[in-house]
Amino acid sequence: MIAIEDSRLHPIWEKVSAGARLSYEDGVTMFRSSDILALGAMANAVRERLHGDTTYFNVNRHINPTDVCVASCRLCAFGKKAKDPRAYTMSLEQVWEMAGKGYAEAVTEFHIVGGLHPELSLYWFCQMIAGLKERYAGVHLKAFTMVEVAYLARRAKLSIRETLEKLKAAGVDSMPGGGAEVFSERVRRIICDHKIDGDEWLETARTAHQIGLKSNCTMLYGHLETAEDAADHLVRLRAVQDETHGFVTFIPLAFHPANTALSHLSPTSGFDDLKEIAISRLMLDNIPHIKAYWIMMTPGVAQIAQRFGANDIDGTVVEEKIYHDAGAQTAQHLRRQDLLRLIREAGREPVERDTTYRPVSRTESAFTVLV
Ligand code: V47
Repeated sequence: MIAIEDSRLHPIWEKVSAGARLSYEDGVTMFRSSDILALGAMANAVRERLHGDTTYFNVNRHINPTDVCVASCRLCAFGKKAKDPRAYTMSLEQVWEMAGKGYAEAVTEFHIVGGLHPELSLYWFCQMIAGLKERYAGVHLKAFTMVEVAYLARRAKLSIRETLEKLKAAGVDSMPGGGAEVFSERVRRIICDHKIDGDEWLETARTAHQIGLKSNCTMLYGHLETAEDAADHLVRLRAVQDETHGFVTFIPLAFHPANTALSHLSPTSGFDDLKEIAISRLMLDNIPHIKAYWIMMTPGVAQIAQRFGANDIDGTVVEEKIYHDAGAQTAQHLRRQDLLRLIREAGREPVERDTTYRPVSRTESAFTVLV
């Protein structure tokens, strides 16, 4: 039994209890509801059914080879024009060297994304990936959003499939979930009108899954989207997942307005963040994992999210740039022991995973050396 104040949620709870699929309309109802405790309790029931008390985390490092970007998305504070004196582009050697700094021995994943650079070719990125694989053979390379792949394909005059095949052959192991934003064309025209549209994002993901590259998926919320837009986004992700089973984790991403062309918008509240986590757990019945990305929602809210539907908290990260350029006040990395503490404080059982959710075992002595 759970306490439900908003009577519109009763039929939804009946479906959730029976393990039945929620509809688009159910999604809209939930996004319109303020009964956060009922949404959280329903999502927590699903989360515990799927994952018990486990909360996953990993020891990862973000690498952003360049912030030069031909798109000028209003949502983004990271991308810069090539002429901008603040813009940077690493050389291949710099990428390979920075990958090994700091946490290198402990890291199991490099999360690699960057701007749409007008001069770096598909060949350059394949070299970058091959060079990382050669130097860090045991590290999983989660690289390139669907948006970057579509841009590289266009510049190389190759199909999406051929481009993905080349990246995979170079050593890409899987793909992150960024760049999906929200699929509504109305909203995309305002927040990211230079990006591929929602159908292209989904088609690129479908193709990646077909050639054996798993990926994550995301939704950017807290800007101009309506309840209908948000429900539609989740239903469209779910439909692709029914076909491919290639999405591993969904990450709701809170819009950070500082230093963007949408800086007049208010940042999301903890209430919004927890609601997104809960509704995504309830709607995405075929996506195994829901991640509360601590960088984006703060470690404190990410902890509470572990009782509102999330079963993952992301990783150590090391040098996050995209959210920090957009005013995030969180740390740029956490140590492994901080993640263990955060998860245990939330009454959950921490399990270090690799990118494919296999448990990683470390001896305590190795761990003390590594952090
Ligand atoms: O694609 C950009 C978003 C994404 C802003 O796959 C912004 O495991 C908020 O995708 N405010 C990058 N969001 C982050 C991302 C991600 C993060 C953690 C884990 C994984 C994963 C993926 O951040 C971008 C865009 O959707 N973004 N600018 C901004 N101002």
